[in-house]
Amino acid sequence: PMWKKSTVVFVLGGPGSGKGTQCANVVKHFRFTHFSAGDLLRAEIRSRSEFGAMIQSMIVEGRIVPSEITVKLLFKAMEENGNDKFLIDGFPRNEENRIVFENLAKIEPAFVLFFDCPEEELERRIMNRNQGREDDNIETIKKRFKVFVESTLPIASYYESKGKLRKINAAKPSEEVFDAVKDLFSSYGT
Ligand code: UP5
Ligand code: MG
Repeated sequence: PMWKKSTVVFVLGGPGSGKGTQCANVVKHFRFTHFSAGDLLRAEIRSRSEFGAMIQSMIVEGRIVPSEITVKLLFKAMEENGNDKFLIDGFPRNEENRIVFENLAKIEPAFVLFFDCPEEELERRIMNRNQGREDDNIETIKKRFKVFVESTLPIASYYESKGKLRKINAAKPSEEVFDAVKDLFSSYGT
């Protein structure tokens, strides 16, 4: 299938670091399709799937949903889409996510964007967001951040060791962050 030959960019960073915001900017300028793993999981809850209740309880606890569920949702979205360039936002969050995706899709990312931002700023952004997300409360934010440090930072280190990590200072205003992001995509055409 086409999507298995596609270009994939993973987009990582702490909760509230601007993954969704910057992916939206990228798709305006470059022919990438953006899939947020978190958005796909939240849609799965709304669709009343058999896993909905389990996914919801894991998101409220800031825990990482089992890979088989997330990877299936991502593959389905990619397959149905038809593009061959994808931004995968908020995934892989742990070693299991990474291995299951890479082994089943036989795709390694072209590069991995990493939005670096201090915890105090992440907390401020999330508490100001006000979009009714069930995990945007101070207790869950603390848990999300802990899981990020324990499980997702090692994934960033893994890609850094492979020379694939592109670290961006995400504590700056959104426009300035995008200036840095844009440079990384310029070789992929407009
Ligand atoms: N904002 C953005 N950029 C800014 C800037 N430069 N300056 C000032 N403000 C800025 O941004 C967050 C807020 O900050 C917004 O109000 C924005 O306007 C402002 P956003 O772009 O939404 O940041 P993002 O990094 O996308 O934050 P998000 O909360 O979505 O990140 P999370 O990683 O926490 O959420 P996600 O949806 O990826 O995952 C949620 C949960 O789903 C996880 O905790 C987990 O339980 C589960 N999950 C899995 O189990 N597996 C997965 O693979 C994915 C998710
Ligand atoms: Mg997001």
